[in-house]
Amino acid sequence: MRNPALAQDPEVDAIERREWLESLDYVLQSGGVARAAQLLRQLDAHARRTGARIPFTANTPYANTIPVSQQPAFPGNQKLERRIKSLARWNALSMVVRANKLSDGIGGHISTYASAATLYEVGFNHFFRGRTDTQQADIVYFQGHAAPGIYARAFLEGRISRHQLENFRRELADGGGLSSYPHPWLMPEFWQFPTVSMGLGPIMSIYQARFNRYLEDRGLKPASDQKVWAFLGDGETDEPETLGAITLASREKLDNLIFVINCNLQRLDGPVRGNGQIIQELEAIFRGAGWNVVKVIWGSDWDQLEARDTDGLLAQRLGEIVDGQYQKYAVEDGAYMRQHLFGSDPRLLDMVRHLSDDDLKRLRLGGHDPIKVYAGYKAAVEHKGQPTVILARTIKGYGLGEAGEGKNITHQQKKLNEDELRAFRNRFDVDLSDEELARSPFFRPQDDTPEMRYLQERRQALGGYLPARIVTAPAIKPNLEPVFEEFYGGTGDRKVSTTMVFVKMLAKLLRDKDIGKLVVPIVPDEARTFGMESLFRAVGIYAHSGQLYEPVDMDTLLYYKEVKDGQILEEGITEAGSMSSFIAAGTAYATHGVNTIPFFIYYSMFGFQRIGDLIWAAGDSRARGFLLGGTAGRTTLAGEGLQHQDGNSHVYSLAYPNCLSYDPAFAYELAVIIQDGIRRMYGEGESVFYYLTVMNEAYEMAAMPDGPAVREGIVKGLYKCAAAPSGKGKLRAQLLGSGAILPEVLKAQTILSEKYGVRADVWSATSYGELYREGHAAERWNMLHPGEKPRVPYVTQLFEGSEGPIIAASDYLKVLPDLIDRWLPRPLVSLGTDGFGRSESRAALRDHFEVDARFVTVATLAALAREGQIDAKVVQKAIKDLDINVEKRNPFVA
Ligand SMILES: Cc1ncc(C[n+]2csc(CCOP(=O)(O)OP(=O)(O)O)c2C)c(N)n1
Ligand SMILES: [Mg+2]
Repeated sequence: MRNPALAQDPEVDAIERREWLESLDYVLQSGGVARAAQLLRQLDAHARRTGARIPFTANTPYANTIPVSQQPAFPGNQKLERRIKSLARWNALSMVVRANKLSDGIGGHISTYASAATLYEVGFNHFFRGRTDTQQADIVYFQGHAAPGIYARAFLEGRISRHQLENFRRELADGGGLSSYPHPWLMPEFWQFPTVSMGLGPIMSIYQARFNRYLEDRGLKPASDQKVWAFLGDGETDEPETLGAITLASREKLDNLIFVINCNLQRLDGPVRGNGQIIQELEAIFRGAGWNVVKVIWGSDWDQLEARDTDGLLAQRLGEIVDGQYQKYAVEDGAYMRQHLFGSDPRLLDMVRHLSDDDLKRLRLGGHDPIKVYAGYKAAVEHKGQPTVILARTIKGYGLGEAGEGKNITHQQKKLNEDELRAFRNRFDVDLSDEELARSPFFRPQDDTPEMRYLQERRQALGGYLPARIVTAPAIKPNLEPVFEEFYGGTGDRKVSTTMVFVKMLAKLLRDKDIGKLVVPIVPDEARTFGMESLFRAVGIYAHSGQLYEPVDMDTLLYYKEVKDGQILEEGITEAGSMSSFIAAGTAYATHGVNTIPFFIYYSMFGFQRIGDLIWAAGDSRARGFLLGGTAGRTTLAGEGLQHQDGNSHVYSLAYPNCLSYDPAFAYELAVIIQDGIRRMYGEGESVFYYLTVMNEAYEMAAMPDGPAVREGIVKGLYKCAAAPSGKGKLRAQLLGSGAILPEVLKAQTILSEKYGVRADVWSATSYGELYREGHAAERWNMLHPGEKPRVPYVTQLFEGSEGPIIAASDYLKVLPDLIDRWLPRPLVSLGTDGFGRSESRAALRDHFEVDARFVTVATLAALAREGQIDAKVVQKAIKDLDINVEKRNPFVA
């Protein structure tokens, strides 16, 4: 064996390296890349056989992925593009500076777009395709904090007015303004996708790209080479949602998806990886996950140095510098860089001897060089079989100089003094005089200037402007009575659960000749929990590659059938991914002009509580469709305990302004609500979506009572479902129940009447949320219209002339029924499930949470006693008769 010390000897090292490299060069020239790669693999295998432990690395050197030799020619006019970009930079900066001058603290971001301008401009001039009659638009997720730059470009394009720019972040100003970030809710003709809550853009984009394939595979849209681009920050990759679904993209071979990660090495507080290299970390993650990774680190200025680096010394040096130090080079001058970056080795110093300190300072990074960015994007759009991630190195606050370039404070920088504005103007050659500068005016050249003509020509050639949200899907008004009418009649003494009812409705909807093909069932590995497995066979599980194996249950009726045009999106255990699919399907009416109707069914506890921010994004996106919270109800889901039993979701969902939430008890209620939902969303085009809880407790489904008020009441949130038994007794009560607790309330109605002579009406409260909204709308109207005939809230109208105390019980927090208390003629008594759940039987849980028929009975009697209508002794006796433990712990704290 050779003396190991020899390896340390630089001369031996150089000779050995040269010999190996020459051999490799020979193979590359004579046998090509494939042969060289094969030999390298064989060498690796040989070394391992001899026991060498070669450390694993998923990384390539800290260098551009595309070598200069393979770089395509840049097809654009660089001079004009630089000019357009400079104008976009100026206007973006000016927008934020002016907004903060006018209204201190209004906020906005300069430095994100400053670092990303080239990444966007190359996209706008050469890649992002707009919608034409023959072309589907590319789908672009813009990084939220880069919004000023996107507005600035739209201003240059003539799509956004000067007035709007002036009112950036002042949306309520006269004539309208611009929203801080991408929000389709606020700018429905401009923004398509909300991205500013970090991590949501990336995960939504992955499922969007997959949904595009789904639509094609199912024949709902023609196949195309439409791309999905997602722009994100390097700091954003710390959010679990950002990286959590990347293997789906590679598994599904989504070569229609391109991530562009702006690696400016900084986030809000400081460096993303001060002591490491975020680009290398992300490269390893994405390569490991099966993505095509294109690193765009160094600009063309570095090509000459790379050409001189025959020994790989520079490459090695660049690979060992940590990001915190790279950031330091960005803020220091060229002399510092010479001393600290190249000064580590005299040979490196030699390599840059011909460059002045200023030259060194001007060595541009890849993400600021259109030639390198273009090369990366071109490689990405042409790549087949894998999604691509572009890791583009930039400087945060590029061009801000002393005002923040590369500094830790740059993310929050919103104000520039005159000197700083002048420096920025000079750097980007904006034609504004010193006098004009102080006002930081917006600047847009005349339409007939070469740069404006170029800008318009490029967009025309690519098919039109972007972003643009254009709704082309026609309204649909299917007659769904035949689907739903069987559910109006009730089930007699046959017991079923609302989940079973829902699955049956879904199956029927899937078979409907008008809308069947538009239905998109989405489930995160819970289909069997909800009894949906019959759908596997009936409509198939979507799998682009079909079924490459023989399923173990092939010989059964309900086998696990994966198929290319399968309709079910079986997402596996990811509520976040499923919700992203819901958003893609629920917005397809705008993105693709296709009215897909998503039904996403999941464990209700893992919805609003777990992925509330994605549901919020669905609302912002104007997504349509139905969320089904399955196994809902704190006491109805027996056995599963504290983490699973949901008594919260209807409280959370209240906060989502365009989400309509219902807790139906009977099949006919569900039928009325879904039918009305389809009408409102797909017939009337309302930007609302639905949250319905369905339960797994089987009981007899009542028949729909007669009368038009019933359907209306179901939708409004409350109606009388069982009038008090007739009789002469004076004692009266009004009982409200919802969901699976309604049958308990109906039992209490019987007990009260048979044992205590109380005649109670029973009301089904399908939606406290809708009642709350309606009541407040009426109050607000009254406040603003004094002297006019006041509007009477629906709840108040319903209880006019009613008698007796009012008791409400649900499987959710007591605060839910309390929402309507103020509009009732008498104070409400609420029973609910505040507190942590338990693994127990339904009966025990309802005793524990005090929501069963016994507690409804006692609560009613107690209220009557309070009003002096009965003696307290009656209540005491009832407590005893009904075997209620008065010393039990309060479930709220138990
Ligand atoms: C979920 C979430 N958490 C926190 C924030 C606040 N925030 C806005 S920008 C930012 C830093 C962004 O850094 P990076 O992703 O690297 O983007 P850059 O501006 O550097 O391009 C933070 C923490 C947010 N928008 N969303
Ligand atoms: Mg960053």
